[in-house]
Amino acid sequence: MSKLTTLHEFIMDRQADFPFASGELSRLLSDIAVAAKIVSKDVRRAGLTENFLGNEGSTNIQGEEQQKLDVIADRQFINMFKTGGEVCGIASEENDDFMAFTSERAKKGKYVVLFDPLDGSSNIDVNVSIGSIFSIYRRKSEAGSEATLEDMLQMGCDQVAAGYVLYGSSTMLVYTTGRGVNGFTLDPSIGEFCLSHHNMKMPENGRIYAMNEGNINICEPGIKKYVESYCQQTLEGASRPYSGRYIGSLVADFHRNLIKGGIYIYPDTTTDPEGKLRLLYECNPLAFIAEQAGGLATTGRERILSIQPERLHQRVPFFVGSKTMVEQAMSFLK
Ligand code: FDP
Repeated sequence: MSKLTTLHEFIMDRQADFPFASGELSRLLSDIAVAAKIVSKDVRRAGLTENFLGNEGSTNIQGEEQQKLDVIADRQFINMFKTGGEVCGIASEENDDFMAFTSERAKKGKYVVLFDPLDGSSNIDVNVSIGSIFSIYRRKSEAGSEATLEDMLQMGCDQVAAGYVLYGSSTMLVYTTGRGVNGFTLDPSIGEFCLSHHNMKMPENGRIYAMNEGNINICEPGIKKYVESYCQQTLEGASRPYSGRYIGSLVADFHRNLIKGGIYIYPDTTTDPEGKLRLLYECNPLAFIAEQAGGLATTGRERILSIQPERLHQRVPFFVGSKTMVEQAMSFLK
């Protein structure tokens, strides 16, 4: 029987890749894993207690109804970051503004974290996979002071680390620090994330497309053409038609495509002219992972990781997945 590598051991081993590392990033990643285990425990019990299912009765900055578990997960992650000492401030999809931590210890923290505590939350009540997404940057402001908006509005290519937790048939944590992508499955019997997917690579091509096709007539004609006359075209030898698979839970759709090959599209539409997904909490972290795994992530026209963010809750169109498929989809937009 081969020895299990726990996430903690893996993080510690990888610390040696960064010669001047002081261990803060390693501690931060370990803190995220602990918060993820607590959220996973709550997600797993969601149907059993009234405290976890249904609406919180509030809306977030984007006017979306907050689910009870959205709020619980948000508090859990914030609490972990606030008390860990490595993070000077955070921005969360669930909160209107960013939060600069005020304790002397936190003000010395090197990092900021931007995160979506529970993505795909409209799926919570129906027991479909959901996820948490995080993105870590080195602060731009001086250590010892409070975090600033500038710390939060950094380009995706400056991410130090990014990852997601998928609460699916098992709970998985997938992350990158810019040296490949690795996935860890939570073994509930020992309460540890264990290395299960080493050096993940997204197949260069695939035959799955994921898109909310209800929007097909309100997005630009090139997308309709790509879906109807390319993805759905019958072409022997070219493995088409592709299979349409849309969970409507970004982390789950992304994870499937990362393993099997595929494309996920959430374009701009006439009702959402900037698209639906948020650059800082969803697109940047997944784009970093996609590129590290050999895939591509664009708005359909430009690389996601090269966008200079202007606002915390900025939205962008999102095309992410296998390199050849994303390039093909983009060629329909030219
Ligand atoms: P949700 O609204 O359920 O939180 O960005 C959030 C997200 O889900 C993604 O996880 C998902 O891919 C997308 O929105 C689903 O949007 P549609 O319902 O418009 O397809």
